[in-house]
Amino acid sequence: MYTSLTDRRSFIKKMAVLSAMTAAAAMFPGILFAEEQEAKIPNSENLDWKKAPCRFCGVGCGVLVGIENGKAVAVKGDPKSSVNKGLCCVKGYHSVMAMYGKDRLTKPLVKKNGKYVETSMQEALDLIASKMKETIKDYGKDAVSIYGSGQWTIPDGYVASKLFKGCIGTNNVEANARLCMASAVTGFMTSFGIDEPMGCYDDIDHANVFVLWGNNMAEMHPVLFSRILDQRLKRGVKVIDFATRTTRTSMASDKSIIFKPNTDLAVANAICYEIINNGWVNKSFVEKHCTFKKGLTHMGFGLEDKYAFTDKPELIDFEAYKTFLKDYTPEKVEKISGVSAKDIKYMASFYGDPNQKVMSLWCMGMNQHTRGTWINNLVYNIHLLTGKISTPGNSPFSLTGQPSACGTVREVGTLTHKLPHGVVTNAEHRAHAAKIWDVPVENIDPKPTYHTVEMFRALDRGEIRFMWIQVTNPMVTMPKLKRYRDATKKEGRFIVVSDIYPTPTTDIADVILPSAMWVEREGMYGNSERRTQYFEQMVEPPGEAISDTWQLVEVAKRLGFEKQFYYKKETHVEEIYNEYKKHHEGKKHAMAPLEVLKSQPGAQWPYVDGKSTKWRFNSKYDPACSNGEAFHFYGNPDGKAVIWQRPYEHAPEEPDNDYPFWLNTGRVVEHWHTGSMTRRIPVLHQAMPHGYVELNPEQAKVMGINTGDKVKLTTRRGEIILPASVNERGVPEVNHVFVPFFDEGMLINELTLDAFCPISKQPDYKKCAVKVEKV
Ligand SMILES: Nc1nc2c(c(=O)[nH]1)N[C@H]1C(S)=C(S)[C@@H](COP(=O)(O)OP(=O)(O)OC[C@H]3O[C@@H](n4cnc5c(=O)[nH]c(N)nc54)[C@H](O)[C@@H]3O)O[C@H]1N2
Ligand SMILES: Nc1nc2c(c(=O)[nH]1)N[C@H]1C(S)=C(S)[C@@H](COP(=O)(O)OP(=O)(O)OC[C@H]3O[C@@H](n4cnc5c(=O)[nH]c(N)nc54)[C@H](O)[C@@H]3O)O[C@H]1N2
Ligand code: SF4
Ligand SMILES: [Mo]
Repeated sequence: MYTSLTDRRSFIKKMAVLSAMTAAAAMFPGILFAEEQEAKIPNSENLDWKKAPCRFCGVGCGVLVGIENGKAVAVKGDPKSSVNKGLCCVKGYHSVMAMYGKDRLTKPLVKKNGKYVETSMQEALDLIASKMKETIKDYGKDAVSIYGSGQWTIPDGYVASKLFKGCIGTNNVEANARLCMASAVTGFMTSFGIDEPMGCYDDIDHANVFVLWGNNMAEMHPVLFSRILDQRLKRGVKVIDFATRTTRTSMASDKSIIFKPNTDLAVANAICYEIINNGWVNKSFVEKHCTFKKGLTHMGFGLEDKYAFTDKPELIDFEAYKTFLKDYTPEKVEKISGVSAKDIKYMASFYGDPNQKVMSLWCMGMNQHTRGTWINNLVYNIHLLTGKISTPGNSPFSLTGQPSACGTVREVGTLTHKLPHGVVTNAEHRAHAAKIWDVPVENIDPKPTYHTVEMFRALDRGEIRFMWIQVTNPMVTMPKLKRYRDATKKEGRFIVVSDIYPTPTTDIADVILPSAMWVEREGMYGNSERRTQYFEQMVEPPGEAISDTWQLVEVAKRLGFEKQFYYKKETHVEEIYNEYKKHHEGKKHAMAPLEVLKSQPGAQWPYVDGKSTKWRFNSKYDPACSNGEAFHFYGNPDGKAVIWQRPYEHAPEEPDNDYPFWLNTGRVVEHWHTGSMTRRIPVLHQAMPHGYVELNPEQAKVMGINTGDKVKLTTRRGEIILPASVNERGVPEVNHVFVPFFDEGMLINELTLDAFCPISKQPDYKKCAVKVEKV
C-alpha cells in the first residue's frame, strides 16, 4: 500500500541499529527520526531553523522549520520538546509542503452570476461587513454565525468569540471540535466540573499498562504511540487495544480485544463490577474524594430538529451504585459485547492491582458516540474507584485530535455555550468577559443558540442567513451531508469561506477569502496536555492571503467595533494574547506569559509562579489545591469527583435485514482529515491515493470481492461506489466495513447519520447500518 516504502524502508533499516525507539519506526513507516530527517536535507546547516508546534495533530510535537531564501524547506523534530523529543511522523515531516500546493488560493473570490470573480481584499472585506449588517438588520443578530475550528490559532478563535459574542451579541459561534471533542468536554464537566486532562504525556514514562479505549494511536497519534512502544522496549510495559476494528495499533499491542460497537459502555461497567466484587476499591480515596450520581436515561439521539435535552442529575449512594452494577457481571456483558468474561476480568485485573500504574487513552471511538459523555464518565469511574488518577502514570487521558482543539476551542471557548472563561449562562462569567472585552454586559446573550449540527439545520430552516466558515471543510465532514450542503445553497443564504485551497466547501461559498496558514502568520496552538505553544511568522503568505485573525479584525472594524478591535497589525498577536490571558487569571487556569512561550517549546497551564502544572488535583503538583488533602477536585463546589451510574444503551441505527453491515468511518496515517493539505503533498498522496472500503477478508472471499473491486455502499441517506480494500491496512469484523473520509471524490458523509450525544451534541460517525454490494 505504501508506494514510497522502499525509500523509507532503507532509512528505517539504517536506523534499526541506532535507536531504542526504532521498534516503532520499523512497524510504522510513519515515524522518522531527527537525525534521519537531517540526513535528507542538503546543506541543512545553512538553513535558518525556527521552532513551532506541528501544524497537524493534537499531539503537538515541537518542530524546527528550516527556512531558506524566504521559503520553508524542511522540518525536523525539536529535540528540546518534551512532547516528541526530536521525533516526528510523516505528516509533521512533510508539513511545510502543504503550503506550496500549485492551486493555493491567493486572491479573494466573489461569486457573481454563478461565477467567481477576483476582487481586492479590501473590497471583499467591505462586502462581508455590509452583508453582515444587512442580515442583522433584516433578520436579527442570531441570523449571523461563524463556524470555526480546532485548527484555528488561539488569536483566531479569540477574536471570533469577541466579535460575535461580545460585540454583535450572538452566541452563534461553533467550531468543528463539536464533531471531535465535545463528549470529552462534557465528560470532564460532569465528572470533575472542569475541563481538560489532569495528567500529561509524562504519564507515559511512569505507567506500566496502557489501555486504548477505541483509538488508533499508531496512525493518529504516532509520536505518542512510539513513546509508548519505546517504554515497552525499556521497561516491558503492556499495551491493550480495546477496539471495534483491528488496526495497526491492535497489531502492535500486546493484546487486542474486539467489542461490538457501543458496548464499551457495558464493558466499562463490568470492569467496575469486578473492581467492587473483588474488593479492589480504594476505599479511603472514594470516601474522601468522590460522590455518586445518576442521570436520565433513554435520552434519544437528536435526530429531530430543535431536539433539546437537559440531564437531571441525582445523588445516589455507593450501595445503589453497587446494585445497579449487578446487571453488568462479566458473564452477562460477554453476551452483550462479544468480549469474553475472561478478557473483561483480564482488563479489570490491571486496574484493580494496586501495584500497576494504568494509563487509559482514548479519542474518537469514545467521543463520536451517541452516549459519548457517558462512556467518558464510565472510564473515569474506573480510575476513581481505584484512586488511579492525578498521579504520575495513573491517568485517564482524553487525547485531542486537532492542533488547537484544546487551545482554541475549549480554552478560548468557541462553542455556543462558552466564554473564554466560563459559560454564557453564568452572570458573573458574562460580567468578567464583558469587562475585558470592553462591551456592555447586556451584549452577551445569556442563552446558548445552536450547536454545530443544529446550526446547519438552522441554516436550512432559514433562521441563520449568514455563515462564515474558517479553517474547516464542513462540506466533506458534516454527517448526513446532503441535507446540510443543500442548506448552504438555498436562496437568501450568504456563505463566506476562508481557506488555503479550493475544497467542496469553497465550492458553495459566496465569498472565498485566501488565508495565510501556520508559519505564514504568527499564532499559538494548545495541545492535548494543556500545553500552549507559540510560533512566529517565518515566511510570507502567497498573494493577498492574510491570517484568519486579521480577516476578522478588519471586518470587526468595518462593523463599527474599532474601540474593541484597536489592535495594530504589527503587534496584534501579542496584544490579543495578553488580553486573552486576562480571562484565565488565577491558579486554576493561568496561562504562561508570551515571553515564556517564545523562549521554550510551550508551557502547560495552569502556569503558576513561573511553573507549568503537570498533574492537576494532586496537591503535590497543583498549586490550586486548597482543601488540605492529598487530592482536591476543585472543579466541583464540594471538591469531589463524581462516579456516574450510566447504563449500556443501543446505538440509534443498527444493522438489520435491509442494511446488514455496520459502517465505521475514520482516518489513515498519511492524510489529514479531508486531504486538502496532505493530498497536495506528493509523497503522502502517492502512498494513499484514494478512498476505499475495507472489508473483512473471509467475508470478502465469500462475497467474491478482491482489493480494487468496485463496491456499492447504501444507507438510508445515500449511496456511493468505492474500491474495496482487503487485508491491506486494517481488518474489520464480519458484517462491518470501514471507510476513511479523506477523499473528497468519495464522500462517505453522504451516508453517515447525524445522531448525536444528547449531552455533548457530538455526532457519532462510527456507527450506522449499511448495505454492501459488489458492482
Ligand atoms: N494521520 C492523521 N492523524 C490524525 C488525524 C488525521 O486526520 N490524520 N486527525 C486528528 C483528529 S482531529 C482526531 S479527532 C484523531 C482521531 O483519532 P482516532 O480516534 O484514533 O481515529 P479514528 O479513525 O477517528 O477512530 C478510530 C477508532 O474508533 C474506534 N471505535 C469505533 N466504534 C467504537 C465504539 O463504539 N466505541 C469505542 N470506544 N471505539 C470505537 C475504533 O476501534 C478505532 O480504533 O486523530 C488525529 N490525528
Ligand atoms: N465520516 C467522518 N466524518 C468526520 C469524522 C470521522 O471520524 N468520520 N471526524 C470528525 C472530526 S473528529 C473532525 S476534527 C472533523 C475535521 O473536519 P474539518 O475541519 O472539516 O477537516 P479539515 O480537512 O481539517 O479542514 C480544514 C480546512 O482548513 C483549511 N486550512 C488549513 N489551514 C488553514 C488556515 O490557516 N486558514 C484557513 N482559513 N484554512 C486553512 C484546509 O485546507 C481545510 O480545508 O471531521 C469530522 N468528520
Ligand atoms: S504526531 Fe502529530 S504533532 Fe507529531 S509530527 Fe505527527 S502529526 Fe505532527
Ligand atoms: Mo477531530
